[in-house]
Amino acid sequence: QGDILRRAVREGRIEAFLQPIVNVQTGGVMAYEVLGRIRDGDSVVPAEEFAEVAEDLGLAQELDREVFRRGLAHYALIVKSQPEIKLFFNLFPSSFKDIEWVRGIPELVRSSGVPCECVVLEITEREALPNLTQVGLVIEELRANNISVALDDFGSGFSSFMYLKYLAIDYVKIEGSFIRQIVADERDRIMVEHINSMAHQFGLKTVAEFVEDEVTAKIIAEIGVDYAQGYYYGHPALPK
Ligand code: G
Ligand code: MN
Repeated sequence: QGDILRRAVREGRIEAFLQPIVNVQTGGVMAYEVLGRIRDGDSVVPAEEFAEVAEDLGLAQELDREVFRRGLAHYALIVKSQPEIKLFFNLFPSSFKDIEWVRGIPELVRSSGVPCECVVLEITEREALPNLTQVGLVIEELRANNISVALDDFGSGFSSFMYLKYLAIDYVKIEGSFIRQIVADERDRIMVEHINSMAHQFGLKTVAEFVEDEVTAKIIAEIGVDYAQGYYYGHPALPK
């Protein structure tokens, strides 16, 4: 797997797929999440499947950088038909170990001609971040540059509430495994209601991940989640 990844990076077979994030009330596309994909022959593998090897080989940052570059390059194309569009980017937790690379993101964004206001950085909650205090400072700096920050997979990690308490963020993305069976599972519904209401009381916007069908979309709307994402609205794909 390591070899596959090394070769893919060297041969430029890293792609940035886009998945729509819609406004639950209007149904309009508010943003796209940029998702890293590795092309291997005819198959396309999600970058997160390479997360562990990438981190072990020290290629995580290079992967992040390449996905970033390609995602930013898509912006010029989609903004023509969708002027208010935002792009959500994922960062591997290990990217935060190189604080200078993260601090360089506003410059990277500007130099590619994308307004910083249109960029949201997702930091995952699934794995521990290196140093909460330092991450907090970098987030402040990013937000001072008009880049927004989302807490990804909220509820999946061991420190969800710590991150929510200590980090100044803009969006909470509710972990997909709380959404996927929400139609059948009353407990998921209760958790999502409370996460949503807590986030709103904190002045944050919410995004439901993994909305896969119409009934789920209706429940999310009833609960009052702001935005939603998932196969019901669109699969990750290259822009047309
Ligand atoms: O951790 P994060 O939320 O960034 O993970 C996104 C991944 O989830 C992507 O690789 C994407 O392909 C996958 N995904 C996106 N929408 C759905 C969905 O509706 N259902 C499922 N099962 N997976 C999804
Ligand atoms: Mn994400």
